[in-house]
Amino acid sequence: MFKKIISKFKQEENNKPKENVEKDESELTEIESEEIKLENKDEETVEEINETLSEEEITIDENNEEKKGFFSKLKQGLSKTKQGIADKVDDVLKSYKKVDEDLFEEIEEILITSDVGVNTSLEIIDRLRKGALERKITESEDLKGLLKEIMIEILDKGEDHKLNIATSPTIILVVGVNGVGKTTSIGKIAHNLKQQGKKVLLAAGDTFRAAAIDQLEIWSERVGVDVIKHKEGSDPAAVIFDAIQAAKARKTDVLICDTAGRLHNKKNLMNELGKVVKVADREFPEATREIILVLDATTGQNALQQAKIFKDVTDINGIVLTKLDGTAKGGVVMAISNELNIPVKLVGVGEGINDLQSFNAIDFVNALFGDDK
Ligand SMILES: Nc1nc2c(ncn2[C@@H]2O[C@H](COP(=O)(O)OP(=O)(O)OP(=O)(O)O)[C@@H](O)[C@H]2O)c(=O)[nH]1
Ligand SMILES: [Mg+2]
Repeated sequence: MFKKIISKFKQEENNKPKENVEKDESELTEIESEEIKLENKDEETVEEINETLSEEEITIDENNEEKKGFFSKLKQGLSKTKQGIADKVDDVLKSYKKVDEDLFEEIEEILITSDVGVNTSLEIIDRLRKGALERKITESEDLKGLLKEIMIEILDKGEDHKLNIATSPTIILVVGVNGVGKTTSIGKIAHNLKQQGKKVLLAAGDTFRAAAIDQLEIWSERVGVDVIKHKEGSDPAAVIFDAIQAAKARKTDVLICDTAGRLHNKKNLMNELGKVVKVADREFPEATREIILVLDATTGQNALQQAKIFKDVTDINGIVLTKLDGTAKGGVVMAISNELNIPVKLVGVGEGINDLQSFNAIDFVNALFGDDK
């Protein structure tokens, strides 16, 4: 019975690639039409955004988020994913006592059904089986340490998990489909860099609607950095061009560029991003270029499919995985790390200004299993 489930998942996953591009394109089209529907509303919502942000600021002060510490915030954010993976693994380890094939299959099922993805789950179990043999592990509870080690290896293959901002200037292009958290993440990154003493400038490259420009402007005011913007509907490449000239004149350390997410098919995406990247390369060759893809963890395996499309279109240097808080689908981070070979650099664990953390595989796995740092 269980073998059947696995082969069904496997079949689905193997059938995916061709369908996916089409499926994702149609999903992007859906997203776009939704966006058009929302367009009129957007004008009214600027004030609402303003209100929400100032309310949020008050909450941050009152709660004194920073006191909680990054690790406990991560732990808290991952609590639903923990219920779906670590708690279930703990339960089966307790119920089995001795290591046998059925136990491996049960763990495999837990991983597959919690967004770790079929390929990555099978790889984890394969390594778990071999590792248990090598280390002569016979008691089921002793498997947990090995499982954690394997997960850490999957999440950290020795790539650089830090934003590449050591040398100035740096230009960061932030890409991703709409609603994933690009603008919010830009605000959080800008805040963090400013705290590190960096001179930051923002570029409102999402010119699709006025509210997008306003939202970035609100973040810029909040953080205390400037933003270069054009009118709604103008050419994003022209905004980036102007922002680069401003960054040069102002001796900016890091220029962070927002981009539109309403790119309804692969060709469109390629044209739009291609133009922006070309301007960055031509006008700012002295700058280190980072292209950061923002993915929404709550979309689970769909985030992985989005990443595959973006990876085909442009060179992605790193991933920001947002909204890990409150989702049970955090296991997708393992599929992303394993299947894409792009390092996860930052994770979003809330809407507040301090709720974006550097990704650390050991902390992540410990938080996932509810263990201490
Ligand atoms: N809970 C939670 N919410 C987040 C996180 N990151 C972003 N959000 C929320 O997600 C929503 C969308 O975020 P935006 O930053 O506007 O997303 P975007 O990608 O810029 O969207 P478009 O401009 O429409 O393309 C906002 O309500 C954010 O507050 C996170 O890490 N956790
Ligand atoms: Mg945005």
